[in-house]
Amino acid sequence: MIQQTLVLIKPDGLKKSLTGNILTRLSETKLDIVAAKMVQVDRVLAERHYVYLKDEPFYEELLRYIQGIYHKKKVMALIYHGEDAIKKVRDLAGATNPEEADSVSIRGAYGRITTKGVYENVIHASGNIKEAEREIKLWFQPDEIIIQLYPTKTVTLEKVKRILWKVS
Ligand code: IDP
Ligand code: MG
Repeated sequence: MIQQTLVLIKPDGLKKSLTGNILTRLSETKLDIVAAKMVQVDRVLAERHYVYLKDEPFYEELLRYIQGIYHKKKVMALIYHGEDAIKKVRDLAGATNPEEADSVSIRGAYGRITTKGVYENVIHASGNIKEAEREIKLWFQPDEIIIQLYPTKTVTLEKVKRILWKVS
């Protein structure tokens, strides 16, 4: 089944200069990257991304982690597209707990558990089709993706401020 999945290289992955390694590992999947960007995550985006974990004891620390408060304040967001994309990326990512993840998986090789108890596992990968759709729509607008993944609508906005390049 052709699917799409959201991948985040989390702030610890960027801080540890793992971007190249992680993208190389993910290229083993032969999936297509159909969107990519750098994002500074604010608290609102962090809360929306991890909304299903809001009752967990580690939630506040998790919000700090994904915002990059302890590392670099940035995340690389990508969408991978192709046959069985969700499982292929999850398999390469490895288990949530980096101590339990297979040592050849991305999380097993590069993750750690902090003294505050957060699993810093360098990468996020959507867990299922519904999650992927919710997360992709949260992190990307349709015009940031080079193919059409979900139905869109066209609206005409007035008085919308945008920053454009100055023409010299
Ligand atoms: P997943 O990232 O493997 O899908 P989720 O349960 O969706 O796992 O959790 C999201 C993120 O929250 C994890 O990637 C990890 O960074 C953190 N996390 C999950 N469970 C725990 C826990 O029990 N202790 C500390 N951090 C956790
Ligand atoms: Mg998850």
